[in-house]
Amino acid sequence: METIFSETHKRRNARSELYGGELVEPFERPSRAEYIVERVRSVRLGPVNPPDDFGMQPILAVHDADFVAFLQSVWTEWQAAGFKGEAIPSVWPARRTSTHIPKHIDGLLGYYALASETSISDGTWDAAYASAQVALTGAERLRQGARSVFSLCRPPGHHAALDMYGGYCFLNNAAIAAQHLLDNGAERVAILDVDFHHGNGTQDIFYEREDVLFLSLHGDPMDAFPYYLGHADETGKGAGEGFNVNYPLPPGTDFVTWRKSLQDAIEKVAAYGPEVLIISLGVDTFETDPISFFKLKSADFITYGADIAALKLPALFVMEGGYDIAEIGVNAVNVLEGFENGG
Ligand code: OKP
Ligand code: ZN
Repeated sequence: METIFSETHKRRNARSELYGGELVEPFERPSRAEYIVERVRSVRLGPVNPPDDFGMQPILAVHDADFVAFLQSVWTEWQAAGFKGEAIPSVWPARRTSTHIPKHIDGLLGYYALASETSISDGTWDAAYASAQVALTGAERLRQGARSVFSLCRPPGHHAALDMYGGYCFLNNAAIAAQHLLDNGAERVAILDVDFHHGNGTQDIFYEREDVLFLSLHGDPMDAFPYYLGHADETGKGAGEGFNVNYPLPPGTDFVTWRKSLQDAIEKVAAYGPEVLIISLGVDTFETDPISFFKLKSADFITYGADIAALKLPALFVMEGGYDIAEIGVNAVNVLEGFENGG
């Protein structure tokens, strides 16, 4: 399996994450991607290649143009406002507020943020842009006939919505890849999100559409980030009714239980009959992940990679989360090897 990877991910290197009232080193840090690409190389998964550049158009096909312009200019504007630290929102349009969009960068930041843990600093946009190109290049490889591709995206994307960033995400890489495939001949794409966290951004982007089936297995939002989306009763709207499927799972969920939901999701994907399957691949379901509460073991990642292969669909794996960094390479590549040897 080919891996697409950009060194530009290193430009996303924030100093701080607001966590439990403290500023700590971000869980989502550059070494994550380095460990993964190292593992890809050591098991000889396949060639590792840089992305092509598809420009802004496929990004703007998914995200709000003013939001994207904000992402491009926020760091410069934040500094110009005289702030000394990284850009962290501290105020939000919560309930019963006006729809006017503020001018001051402090207000704009809260307007476009869905959470405050994701500090913005120099290079964030460059890395987010490169990460989207990594996903797009993977999608393009499938169009050229590849059976599977690994888009080693960093920063991740599945929390990024039409016009919101947060949860370590800025641009929704999986959604951008899906839209690119739809805009180039595909009629139906399924996105299976196996990251521990609900893919609220992907759900948001495709909620009223029938050309993308979105399925997500995740920690119950009653107990886990992103808290305000990801319940089982969110099934889509309008033309999209029935094309959004959530599997919220409780603290302590082990592989046997998790796999039952996966099997159900796989059956729904098969019934939908997409041309392509995109997997939002987060390995924060691992038993020792520092911010998550599922109990998957390293060998389970091989097993479920093979389960996904049984669908016999062209597959684009898009990297999302995973924060037990010592094991992130093994766990992510286990899914890919399970897929290649399975089915
Ligand atoms: C990104 B991905 C609140 C913690 C907020 C944000 C988690 C983002 C996960 N105490 N944590 O889905 O792996
Ligand atoms: Zn996650």
